[in-house]
Amino acid sequence: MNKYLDKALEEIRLKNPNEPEFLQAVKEVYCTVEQIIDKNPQFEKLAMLERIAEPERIITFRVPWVDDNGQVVVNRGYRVQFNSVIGPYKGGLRFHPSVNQSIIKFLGFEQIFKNALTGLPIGGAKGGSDFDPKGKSDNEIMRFCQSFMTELYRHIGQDVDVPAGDIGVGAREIGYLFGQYKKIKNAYEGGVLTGKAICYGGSLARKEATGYGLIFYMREMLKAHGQTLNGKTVTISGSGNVAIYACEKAMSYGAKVVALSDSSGCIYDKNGIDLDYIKEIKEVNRGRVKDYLQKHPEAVYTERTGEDSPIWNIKTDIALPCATQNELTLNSAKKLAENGVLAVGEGANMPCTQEATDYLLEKGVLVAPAKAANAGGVATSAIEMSQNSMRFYYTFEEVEAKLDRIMTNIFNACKENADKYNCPGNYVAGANLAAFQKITDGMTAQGVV
Ligand code: NDP
Ligand code: 2IT
Repeated sequence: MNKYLDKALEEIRLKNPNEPEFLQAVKEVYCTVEQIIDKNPQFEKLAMLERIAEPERIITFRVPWVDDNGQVVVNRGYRVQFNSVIGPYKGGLRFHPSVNQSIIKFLGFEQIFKNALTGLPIGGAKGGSDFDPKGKSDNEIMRFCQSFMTELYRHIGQDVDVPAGDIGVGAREIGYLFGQYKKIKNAYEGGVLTGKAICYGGSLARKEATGYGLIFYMREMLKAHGQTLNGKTVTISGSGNVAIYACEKAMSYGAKVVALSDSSGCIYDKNGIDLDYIKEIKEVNRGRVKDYLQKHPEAVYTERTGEDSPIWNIKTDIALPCATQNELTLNSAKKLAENGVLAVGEGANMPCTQEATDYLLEKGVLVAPAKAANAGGVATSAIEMSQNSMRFYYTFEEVEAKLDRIMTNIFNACKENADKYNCPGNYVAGANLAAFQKITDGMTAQGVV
């Protein structure tokens, strides 16, 4: 291994001892860009690797709120402003009980490279809270969001840092956050948050963008290998925003989606998933995928018991992990490969463990890496920002066409870099190489800041 890379990784490991997800994300990127590091011996003197792995700023704060019984609850809020070389900090907010600094830092680190791949002027950030929105009333969600924004507002701005949604944060939460920001600032700064509802400055197709973008990327990747989505069997983990719209677009290309999941278990419908019903369960009732059996008793529901999701035991051509990090383990990768999987597309952030990715690539399975394949969401957020600046709207078709072009360009950049650096077909490396080159060029140009 390159000596500087080895030394930097060790230093980063020692500095961040309790952050396994963050270290996993850093290692994953750095170990695939060794050829660029070899070619740039000046990086050592510039401490390039150490600088990229150190957030420009980390903010943690108390979020006190009152539940419906009058009980005061205290959560912890985070915003990691990781890298502003390419544009204002940009990235989602995650509300989930598992949230901690390691998870927010891994997500923020990934976001730097993802945002660079979009070709749009956005830096990398992420935030969130260990707040659990499950089972909370709308009023509780509103009070929590207001308290969260009462601290966050002083750190963000449409040219500073622009948060959006992620797990547990959708249009409802963005609405409450925006309302509180506007009240505190006494100014209508539309571009301070993205993922807004259409009636007050949101972009058409932002809701669909991550899932649609994943399928556009998959379409291009399959095309490069003489394949199409038409007639393929697809399984998708999760049943949230990304999963639902990946399912919708995959179906529109003639694929048959047979399974979806949530953290409790998965449903398998050999006739193809009834997506309208899933939308009703998830988007309207905020229910569980198990509820699918009420209308489709012929479907099969499998409870999740251990670490591995049962969804990866189902035979499929294309597997799309769209739930959370490290949800697709080596065991699951072996099962998928055994069942003849052709491609895996990462809709979630870092859903495959490092061992799973290595195994899939070794077996010749096509892997669409998260930071490239799920970049459609943030890219459309940037399109939302530009519409807000222009005080103008694009039609759904206009936004979707731009998204399609962006995802096609991202795939082409992954392919060109995989070819250039002698790892044809390895789009995981291709994505990292393309993004790392851009970030290090920008950091070099802007000096030691
Ligand atoms: P949602 O909150 O809409 O949905 C999340 C889904 O994942 C739910 O089905 C949820 O199940 C499941 N899930 C969440 N955490 C876990 C867990 N620990 N174990 C098992 N299942 C889990 O979120 P999104 O669809 O927006 O996000 C999904 C993934 O996509 C995340 O990794 C996110 O970072 C990534 N992503 C999202 C983008 C966006 O624009 N929204 C953009 C790019 C990436 P349950 O209800 O049981 O918790
Ligand atoms: O992981 C991601 O890219 C997101 N959650 C979307 C971020 C955004 O700013 O739209």
